[in-house]
Amino acid sequence: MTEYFKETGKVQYEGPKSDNPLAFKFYDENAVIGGKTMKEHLRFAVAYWHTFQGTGSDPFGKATMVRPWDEISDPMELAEAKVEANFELCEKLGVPYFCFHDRDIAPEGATLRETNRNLDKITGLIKKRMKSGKVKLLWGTANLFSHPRYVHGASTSCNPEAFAYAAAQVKKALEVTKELGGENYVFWGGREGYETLLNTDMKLELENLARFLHMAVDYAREIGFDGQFLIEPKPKEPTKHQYDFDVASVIGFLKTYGLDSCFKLNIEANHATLAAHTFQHELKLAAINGMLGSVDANRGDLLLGWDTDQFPTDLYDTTLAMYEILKAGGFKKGGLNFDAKVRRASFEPLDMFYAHIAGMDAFAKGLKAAHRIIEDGKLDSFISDRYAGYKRGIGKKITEGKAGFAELEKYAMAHDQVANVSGRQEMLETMLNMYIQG
Ligand code: XLS
Ligand code: NI
Ligand code: NI
Repeated sequence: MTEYFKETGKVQYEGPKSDNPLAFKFYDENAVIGGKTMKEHLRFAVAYWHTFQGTGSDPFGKATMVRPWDEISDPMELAEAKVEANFELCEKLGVPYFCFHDRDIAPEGATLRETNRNLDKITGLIKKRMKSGKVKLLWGTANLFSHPRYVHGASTSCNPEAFAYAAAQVKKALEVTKELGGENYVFWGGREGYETLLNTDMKLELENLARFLHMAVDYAREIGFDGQFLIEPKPKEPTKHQYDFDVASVIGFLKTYGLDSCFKLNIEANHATLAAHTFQHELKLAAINGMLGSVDANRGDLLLGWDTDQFPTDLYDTTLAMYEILKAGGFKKGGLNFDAKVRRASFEPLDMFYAHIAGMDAFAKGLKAAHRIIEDGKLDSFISDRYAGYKRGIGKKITEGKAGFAELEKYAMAHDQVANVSGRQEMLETMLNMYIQG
């Protein structure tokens, strides 16, 4: 078997004092935190598309990535090489999962039949490599946005031929995901949105999107796929307005069309910031609605208005994300998928390792800090004290639905000097710093 990443062996945990950039400083997969190992808590996944399909090209320049499979020109041979490289990378990093789009793992053929044959062949190869049980499939999805047939969208296209093709593609992607034991299936909106309302029947497009998702749920039941369905919100890019704008709009959409019991959300850090929310906000909103499913763990750049998909290294973000995830009871079927790409200038294969190690260590550190916050309980009691008024007197009547405007007016007349206490934001931010420093 070819070894693709010869510069690297199995990445080891060396602890915070290590200065070896090819070792973990915080991610110790067997370390137990709150009754679970780090590996069980974090459930990391490698994103096939960025890692094995990313070329480093941008609108201003060509591919820059230097990869050990660059010499291979036959598309199927190349696809097979990438499968091997994926398992080598995951195993060397100790990453227990990977995620893919159908077209990441196998190339399109001249016809849909040929494309499906390519996919079957590579699926067989992946299945063989999965036998050892070290690396599993966190989720599968279908690429319904790259090919020109999806220029107007897939299930929200004005063209029913595109709708039908997309349905055929998702049907097959579901079968492949099931075949590989995928624990989730993701719908990210691709080109499901619009550029201008001057040419768009928004009502029909939203209804068709819902019809499409119902068909997917029905088909999954038919074939006995018991993975979790996830929707990944994103406000813009590639379209000007994506229908799955953010957590709030997706929950509203799912409820309107009777899909809320079948879906949870896959929250991506950079999509949250593009929607002018924090990552923590989106996680919290999903969690309090019982809809937190999985996470695309990346990072944006607050000075840039697009999806930069950087590896997550900001400890405030990872701490607050892990805080919300732990508070929600931790991942069940979901995990932390590195939907992230190395920068265009980080073009050497070694950078793929540095990047994943950086993200894994940042989340391990975040997990530890978040666990400390919860164990310590000070933040929780601060919040519960802050709302204590709703546990007694007039506050209790409000939350129990026992007071209306007339009674509240009477109360306010008798207590018209409203007394407040400080929100203590700066004090709490210092506490957070201390938890992160450990
Ligand atoms: C794009 C999305 C995409 C999904 C999978 O912005 O993040 O990569 O995660 O289709
Ligand atoms: Ni994503
Ligand atoms: Ni994204």
